Amino acid sequence: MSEKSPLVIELETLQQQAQTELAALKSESELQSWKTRYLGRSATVMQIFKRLPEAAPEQRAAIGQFANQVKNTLEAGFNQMMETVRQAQLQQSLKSEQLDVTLPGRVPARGRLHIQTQVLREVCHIFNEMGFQVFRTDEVESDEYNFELLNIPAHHPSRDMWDTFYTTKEGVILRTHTSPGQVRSMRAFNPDPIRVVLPGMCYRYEQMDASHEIQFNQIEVLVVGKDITFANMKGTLVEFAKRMYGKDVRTRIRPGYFPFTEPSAEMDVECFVCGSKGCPVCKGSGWLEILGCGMVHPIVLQNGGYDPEIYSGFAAGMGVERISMLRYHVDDIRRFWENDIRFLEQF
Ligand code: FA5
Repeated sequence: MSEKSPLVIELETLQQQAQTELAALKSESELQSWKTRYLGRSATVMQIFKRLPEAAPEQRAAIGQFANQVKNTLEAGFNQMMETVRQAQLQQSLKSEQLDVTLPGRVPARGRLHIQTQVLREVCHIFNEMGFQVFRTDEVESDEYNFELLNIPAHHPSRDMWDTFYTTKEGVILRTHTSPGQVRSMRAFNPDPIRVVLPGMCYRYEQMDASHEIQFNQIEVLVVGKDITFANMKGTLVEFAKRMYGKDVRTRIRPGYFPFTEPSAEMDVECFVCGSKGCPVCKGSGWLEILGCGMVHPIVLQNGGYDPEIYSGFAAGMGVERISMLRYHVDDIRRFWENDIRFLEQF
């Protein structure tokens, strides 16, 4: 370069000024604002490239190179200074934070089973003791098992009893109850007698309230054999309620309707909240429904491969959250799946 370009002089002055300022900085935030000022997008060194036409054509390449060199020098200076400031801060905090090795250690928080898993296991355990085994089936079900094979053909008005979550795949739904496990277990055990419980999550497109959720656990009970009677069913379910809630619990069985059982019934337990006087949880009735039940319909037995002339059976389906509500005096079913740790930690 024969004569120094004004752009070069500008860059030299800038570099000197920036380096003097940098050397005096003491904190990370000061360094960051320095970086914005001297290396940010609108900083002089960055703008120089746009201003190259101000210089004589033969000087432009050299000025560009020099601008790059200034930029790299400033960046390196910044990185080095940042490291120095961080080290100084670390030394400072090590000096001020003394470690007291005599303090007791902090106990790490321990996870636990969700209350519904605990109750689900307890119910299964009670039935295990009564001679039942656990049989699991899928939460994603076919319309055929959830409805058709349970004597609920398409367009039958009783489908209204189960508000269903459909999937985009034709004929595939989220199970609305554990009853599809009835035909699945019959087909698995055929021709042996059956005594199973089928636990798991069910889904319904429901209006949520104090006693209705859109996802909840059910446990299905199924017994198939020769000479199984309604009295066997009543005895089993009342015995279960006594083992679950204590021997003095009051229960009642009243007529009900399910397309897959005949006759059908529902079992209630007295409402814990109001002591059977009537409240929003029991909708003023004094009783809380915990399960539906009945003698397995001959068509369902047939669909499972059992001859209804020879075999009979009973089935029941109970809501596990309702059981927990009664047990632990929880007045709103929505608490269970809100994931509020303060609520869950109580169990
Ligand atoms: C059924 O789902 C039948 N599959 C039960 C059954 C099985 C009948 C075998 C006969 C033979 P229901 O829709 O009533 O029936 O539900 C059974 C239980 O699940 C209810 O008693 C209740 O405890 C629980 N339940 C039903 N809907 C909900 C909901 N939205 N939220 C929480 N629990 C529910």
